[in-house]
Amino acid sequence: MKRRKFIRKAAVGTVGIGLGASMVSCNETISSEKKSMEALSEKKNSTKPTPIAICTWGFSEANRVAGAALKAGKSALDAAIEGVQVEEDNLKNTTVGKGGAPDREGNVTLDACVMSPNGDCGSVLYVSTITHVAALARKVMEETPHVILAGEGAEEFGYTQGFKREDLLTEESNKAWQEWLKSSEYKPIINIENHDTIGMLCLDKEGDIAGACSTSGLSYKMKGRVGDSPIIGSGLFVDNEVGGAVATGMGEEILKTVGSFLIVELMRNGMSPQQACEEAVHRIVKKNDRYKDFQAAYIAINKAGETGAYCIHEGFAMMKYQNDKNENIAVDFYHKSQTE
Ligand code: SD4
Repeated sequence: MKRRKFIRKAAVGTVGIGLGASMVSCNETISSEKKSMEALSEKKNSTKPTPIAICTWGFSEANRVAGAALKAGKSALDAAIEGVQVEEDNLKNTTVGKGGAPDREGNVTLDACVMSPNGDCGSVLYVSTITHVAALARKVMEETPHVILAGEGAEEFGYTQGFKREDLLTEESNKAWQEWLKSSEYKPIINIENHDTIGMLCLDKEGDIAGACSTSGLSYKMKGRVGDSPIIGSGLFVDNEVGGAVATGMGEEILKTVGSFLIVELMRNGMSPQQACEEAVHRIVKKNDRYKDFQAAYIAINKAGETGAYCIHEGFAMMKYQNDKNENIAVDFYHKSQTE
């Protein structure tokens, strides 16, 4: 018997035995998911949310710019990319865009991704000559048959799309790296410097959700290292029927739990954005007794315009723009006691 036929026959046999039981539980899951979706859409219709922009950390200007774009009627995707670009251009931000801290060998390499309301996404990794990597990720999404482009390929594609070639290592970042080289001690410090990725989620006037995430990754990382930020499902995930989530913090840990996808799926099954962010952080700390040494944080929004955020350690904040108000919201955290 040919291998494929054999596998199919064997599978039918096994399914036959367990079919009764699994059909029941499968139907139950579908109907509970359907109920959650109905509840969400009822909420959405009854509340009619005004445009909202949320982003990681205290990036108030970036969030204000995104909010203003939404207010002017721009789409969620346009607004999110305009917002993160503020930090990509900010030379003082050493974890996003130009001015980002380099890897151990002195190369600044940027990662970014975007996701649009129609479920499309684009991503670029290991980009060392272009500042606006979220916009470049959008071009990958819109102008190529692919989702991810990395390194030189992403850069060469970018030039064809009009992105200019730039040196991303600023004098200050170079100086800080030279200083770091004296000890060459690699130790990401919670909430300091190496944890300032910008992740942004926007809900526009049409009620559509899109997101963008942009970073230079961990300072003084190994050459070639890529974190969660450009990985769809880990650093960012949007399902326009449900909501969206973005992450910041220790990318290796966020990748292992596919945190942003997890949050959206938990919301699909009835959790609020806050509950879903808490559960995603719990998944990280449950499996990891080193959680006291690193930060991981999530923010999320659902179709009804409800938002949530949670992190492991104190010190993370979320910006929220709604109705002309741009607020810095301190975020609740898991590790309450240093003696735990
Ligand atoms: C990374 N998650 O590359 C990013 C780092 C980060 O704020 O969030 N910095 O792992």
